[in-house]
Amino acid sequence: MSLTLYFHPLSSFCQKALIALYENDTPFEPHVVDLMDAGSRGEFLKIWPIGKFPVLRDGDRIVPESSVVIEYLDQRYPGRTRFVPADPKLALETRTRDRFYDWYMNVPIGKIVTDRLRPPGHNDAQGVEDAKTLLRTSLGLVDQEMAIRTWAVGEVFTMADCAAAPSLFYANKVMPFESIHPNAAAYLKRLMERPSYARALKEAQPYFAMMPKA
Ligand SMILES: N[C@@H](CCC(=O)N[C@@H](CS)C(=O)NCC(=O)O)C(=O)O
Repeated sequence: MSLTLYFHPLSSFCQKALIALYENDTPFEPHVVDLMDAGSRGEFLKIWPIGKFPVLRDGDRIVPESSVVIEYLDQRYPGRTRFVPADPKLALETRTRDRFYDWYMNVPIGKIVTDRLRPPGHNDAQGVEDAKTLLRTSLGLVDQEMAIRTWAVGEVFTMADCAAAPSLFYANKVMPFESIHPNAAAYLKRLMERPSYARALKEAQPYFAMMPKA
């Protein structure tokens, strides 16, 4: 086995993939990509011209997209935590929740945060407002469903929880929700206490100062 993960410790989509690797202690070579550095960026673009991480390399095989990385690990390098349940109904629910956290939480969070990096006069105020509205709606939905669940699809930890952990962690940074959404807050606490995410967060710690402020 020779797995390499191209990633950045601060990136939510990369933390999602790291959680899956750490859940099963899957050996891999970490390759941190610095998109601000022309050399590091250029090298990464040769591997995946789309330029988005995480990307997993398994020998000659390139596996982009966080959800596909996790399903690939589940199929090729299964461990004690299985990320997509064998039960078809639960598998669909897992993929639905995974898509939900990616598209309706991670993507709007990315919009809010990256807008802060734009030069003065080039901000997208309407886009940021729309992203905040979507994030607010999503947090309300998470709070409702986590009233009766331990993990995203019930009692078993899945790929959907890998997606949920960084989404909720960063959502709480850009739009603190602990006082209004207690069930979502309790779920975030469980995720942060999970050793796989606690480790990803600890490794991201030295980079937190790079997060653009509001
Ligand atoms: N759908 C992709 C999204 C990946 C993504 O957007 N990653 C961000 C970091 S969180 C990225 O690579 N941003 C760099 C850029 O857009 O230039 C996935 O699930 O892996």
